[in-house]
Amino acid sequence: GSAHPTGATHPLALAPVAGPASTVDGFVRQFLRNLNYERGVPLSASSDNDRYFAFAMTVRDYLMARWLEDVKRQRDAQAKGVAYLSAEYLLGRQLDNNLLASGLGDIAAEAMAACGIDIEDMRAQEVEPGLGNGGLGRLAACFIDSLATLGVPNTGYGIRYEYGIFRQTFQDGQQVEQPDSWLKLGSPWEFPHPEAAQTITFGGHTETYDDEGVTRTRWVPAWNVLAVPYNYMVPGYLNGRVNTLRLWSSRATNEFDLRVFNSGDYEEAVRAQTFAENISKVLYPEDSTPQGKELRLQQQYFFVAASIKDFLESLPEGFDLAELPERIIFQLNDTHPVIGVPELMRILVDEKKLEWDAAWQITQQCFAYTCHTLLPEALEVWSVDLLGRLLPRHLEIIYRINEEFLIAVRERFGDDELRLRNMSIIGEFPERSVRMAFLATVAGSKVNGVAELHSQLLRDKVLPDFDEFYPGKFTNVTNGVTPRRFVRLSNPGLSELITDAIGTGWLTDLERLRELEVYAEDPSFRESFASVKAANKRRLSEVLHARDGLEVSDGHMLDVMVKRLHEYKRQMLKLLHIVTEYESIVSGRVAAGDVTPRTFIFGAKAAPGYVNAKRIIHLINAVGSVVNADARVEGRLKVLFPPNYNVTLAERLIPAADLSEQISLAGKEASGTGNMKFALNGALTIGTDDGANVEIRELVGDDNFFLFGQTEPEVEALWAKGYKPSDFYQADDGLRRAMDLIASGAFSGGDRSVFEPVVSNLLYDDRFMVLADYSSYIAAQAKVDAAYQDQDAWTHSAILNVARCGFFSSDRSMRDYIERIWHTPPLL
Ligand code: Z57
Repeated sequence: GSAHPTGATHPLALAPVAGPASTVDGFVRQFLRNLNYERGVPLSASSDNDRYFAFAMTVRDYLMARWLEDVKRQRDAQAKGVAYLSAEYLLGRQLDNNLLASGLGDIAAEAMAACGIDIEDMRAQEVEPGLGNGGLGRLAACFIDSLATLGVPNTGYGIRYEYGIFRQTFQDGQQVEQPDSWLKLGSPWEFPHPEAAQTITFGGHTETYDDEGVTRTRWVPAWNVLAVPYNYMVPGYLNGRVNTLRLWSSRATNEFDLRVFNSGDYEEAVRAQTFAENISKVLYPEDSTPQGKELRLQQQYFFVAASIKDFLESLPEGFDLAELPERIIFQLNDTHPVIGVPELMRILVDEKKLEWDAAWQITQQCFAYTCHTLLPEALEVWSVDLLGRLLPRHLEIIYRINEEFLIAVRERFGDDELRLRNMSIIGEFPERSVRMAFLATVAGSKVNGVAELHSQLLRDKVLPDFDEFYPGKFTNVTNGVTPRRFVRLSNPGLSELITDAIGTGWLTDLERLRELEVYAEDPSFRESFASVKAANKRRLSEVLHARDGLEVSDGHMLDVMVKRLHEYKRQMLKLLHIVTEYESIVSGRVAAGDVTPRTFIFGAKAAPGYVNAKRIIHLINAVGSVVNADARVEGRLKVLFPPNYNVTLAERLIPAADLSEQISLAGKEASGTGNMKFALNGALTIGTDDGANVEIRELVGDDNFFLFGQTEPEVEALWAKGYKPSDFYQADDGLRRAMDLIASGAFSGGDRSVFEPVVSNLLYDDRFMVLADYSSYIAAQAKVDAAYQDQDAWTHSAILNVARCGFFSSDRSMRDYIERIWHTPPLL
């Protein structure tokens, strides 16, 4: 043993102090200590929030010893780790997750009971950190959970937005956004480290200078901000491992303060402060439709530059940068962090004075890129003008990367000008701009899509020239979800049933769910499974009642569509089905008594500027008000749209669902991850041949999945032939009646103008072929109704869905990334 870095000799100082809370007495003592000495209140005068804080801190204290140990272990081992770069982490509530990971659940429950405290009341206090929009952000949260559980060294890097995804409310059925001040009452889970702040610079110009006979370039920036790290623990499941999520918050630099203060301009000083703090102020609420706003690029560079610096500073003195790829892989979660590529080049070439080629070798090995979309409008581009103004040196570096890339392309394919124009990182139309996906593809050691179909289409349709140019660069890693949060925590009833049947171990080895297949044949297991589902519905009903005054009727099939509101996801198709059912009753063609009772639940936020999406939200609410209030329906159809769908609500909704709606136009949904959560909780899917639905159906079998709609090649063929939505409208009576009913003003108090744009959009544009897939969808829904009549057979299918979806654990996704891309084995 070498001396302790501080020179400490006391035995207690030589290793992290063990956590104090692994007995009931210990938990109570630590809880009261936190309540009294951290919150400054006696139990008798404490608020729910005080108790939540003290409780969370007690769980946190237990994990802390492991965290300190793991950070040290990772530093000492100098093993290769993953730096996950993501602008979003949609974490959901932390308390239950951390309680589960620490294994303190029973002790904590006993301790709180002895203090006369209801844990539920404390749970309800936690505001979930909604630092993401949807699938991409939630995926990042699942991935860091799995990496900690696998024991892989990982730091998640991102932004500590002061305001996460907006809180959605409805006024007269229309979406109204409220700020999400999730930090209003503070958070027990974060550890600010202002002393470890990084200075991040922007703007200015570049200049060349003579460096002992070598001409070099340097960036002379014009302004700067501080990036202050906030650390969050990411505990593995019952394995004593704790990784770190490091989110950056912006502050004004002292330098800025001083300069302005000395000039005596107080107002200017305050303005500078506000300006700097704006960078991490708010999450951009657009999902899959980048806005091209300057502040957004500032956010991206801010967190990526801080993260790269942070990592480089953690390396030992005298580290040979040629060995960087043996120590780190920067995984780019979509194009949002791609500005990290020229940033690392700038550091290596301008600051560390490496040769360009050597720097480029290193950089290429240190980055890998995940693409999450196929929508052309979702592919990020930054105008050269804007990028050059904010990051002049980075623009020069991007130009040079592109120049050398195009030379190589020319060598390989000859003077094929069209191909060169198509592959250039710099686009020329409609304005000169940087294509971030191309930059990521050129720079990354690997490029992956997020489901088999998506990865194939990425190679064939989006980046075919790149696939040809870089054999072996493209790969697939199918998404996954963490079974800890989305099975164990959200569905305790099912979890207990599974453990009773196949024992423990499945939560970290989800393929073991296969062992449930034989239980599908066991009538008493089916009965237990069905009663868990029924109990989950009652639990959901309680939550919806308390939250929104909504009711889930007994005996109804629960048909759920929850995801961001986007035209390609086709909430309109679901709505046309509901209106069709409704119209068939009120027109008298179908007796209400013959309709399978169904409750349709929607959850969806629309980007605040997405007009079509917001109109669809309005229409869902309008249809709900009419259908739910119409006595002729005899309560057999119900439409519920609880506002502010988020992770917390998802955890209640998904385990209660019978039917999962995954109905995007084939070729548009990259993967989907909600689809996996539903199947793992025993909902059957009605879905198109899109994204990960394809893989779900392959695994669960055609008998246990309701497939409908065109395939991706059929969609292509129909576009090629010329798609006329009005032909489909004319050809299908049910469709015409449903559309006509909406157009008649039946859902808008007789005012035909309110939803006229929705109807016209479908009739004359219909970019996502809602009308083309309508008849097939309705036929599939008829099969759903028929299948639901035989409850026992339905349950049999539901069990097989659970048993066959172990593949969709994010632990498996992480193993795939490790094997195909990262080469970062667990640290044992
Ligand atoms: C986002 O949530 C996704 C893709 C994007 O390009 C952006 Br921006 C945000 C989603 C996809 O739409 C889903 O299909 C996918 O499952 C998810 O990312 C995770 O890969």
